[in-house]
Amino acid sequence: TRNGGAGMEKALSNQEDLGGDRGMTDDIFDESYSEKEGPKPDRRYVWRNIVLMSLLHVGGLYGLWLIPAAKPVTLAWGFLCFLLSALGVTAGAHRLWSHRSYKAGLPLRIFLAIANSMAFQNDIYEWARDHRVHHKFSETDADPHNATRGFFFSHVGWLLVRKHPDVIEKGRKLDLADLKADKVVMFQRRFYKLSVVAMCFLFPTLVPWCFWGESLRNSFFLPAILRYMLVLNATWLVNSAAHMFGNRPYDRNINPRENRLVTFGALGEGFHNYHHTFPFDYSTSEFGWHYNFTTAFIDLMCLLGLASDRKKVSKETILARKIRTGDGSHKSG
Ligand code: ST9
Ligand code: ZN
Ligand code: ZN
Repeated sequence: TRNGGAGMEKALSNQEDLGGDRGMTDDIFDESYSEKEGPKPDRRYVWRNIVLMSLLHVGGLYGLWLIPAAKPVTLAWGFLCFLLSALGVTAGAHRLWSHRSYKAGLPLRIFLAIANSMAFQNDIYEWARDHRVHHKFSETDADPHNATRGFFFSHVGWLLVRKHPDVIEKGRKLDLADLKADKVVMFQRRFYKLSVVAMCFLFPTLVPWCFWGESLRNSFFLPAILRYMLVLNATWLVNSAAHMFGNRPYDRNINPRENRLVTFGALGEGFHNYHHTFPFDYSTSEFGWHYNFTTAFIDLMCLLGLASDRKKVSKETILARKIRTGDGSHKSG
């Protein structure tokens, strides 16, 4: 097996540490799955997505070119939109809804769902379902963005072709009861398209146009299109670059790595060797606020009484794990 027998032990220690008390464990790596023998199914292109993604990136590059012509306050607004939509993914779809690494009350969940629609990365339910199969069957046919298929596939290619049948087959067996029971998640799913039009495109465009007389062209191509393109690519780098480049201080037997550049762009989500080793840790890293805006945000929410029950792995458990399965790089850093 991939972990050389450490898998069972890993599963047990995860349960003991914290994995069990979230009411779900379907983000823990499943040793028992093995890919089907024989030739892989054909790649089936989805031309609609290829065309739309290309257009988005052409629009985003045009937005880059418009930067010098924009008012500084429009650029600041674009940055704020970046932060908001990124939090909808990191603090929302990822750490709260996919991994249940902390609890959030209704007002915060509503805020995160709105921010998540601004990020337009599929609705929370679909995102969390795909993300749980990514962890559970990481780097196999059942992983939606299987990084062993190369940088491009794990970055964006997986959104441009039909899924491998095993992704759907294994995904259908996941326990998603917690998501189905969350009214905010189900409401966002029901009104997803409308919420995306409003939050990802209209709202970012209308604010600079109405409030400080920015041109409609700059208002649309900077805070909406360029910002959307940047958040997408920052997110996708976690699947591509952070599965290929960096150290593996916690588990040298898995591909996900610690990638500082990715961490920086993705608000703290690039400590990916740590994250796949301890997926239930609310900080997605050994450290607190270090390069981790999302952790600071969740801590602030707890301080304000809007969130609670942050799951954190103990220093002793982390150290033991580093010694047992790490690549030794922690000693030098
Ligand atoms: C986007 C998502 O960009 C990005 C996610 C990134 C994840 C990153 C994770 C990294 C860690 C976190 C770090 C965060 C950092 C953030 C930093 C921020 C600065 N299980 O899907 P279909 C079913 S989206 C169970 O059509 P096809 C499905 O329900 C961008 N079932 O598959 C359906 O069933 P039914 C915008 C599943 O035909 C049927 O299968 N969006 C599963 O193969 C068919 O589903 C896009 O670009 C599952 N896992 O098409 C388009 N999956 O019929 C998005 C599917 O019964 N997607 N099913 O309803 C698509 O167009 C299509 O999904 C497709 C595949 C073409 C990709
Ligand atoms: Zn990953
Ligand atoms: Zn994750």
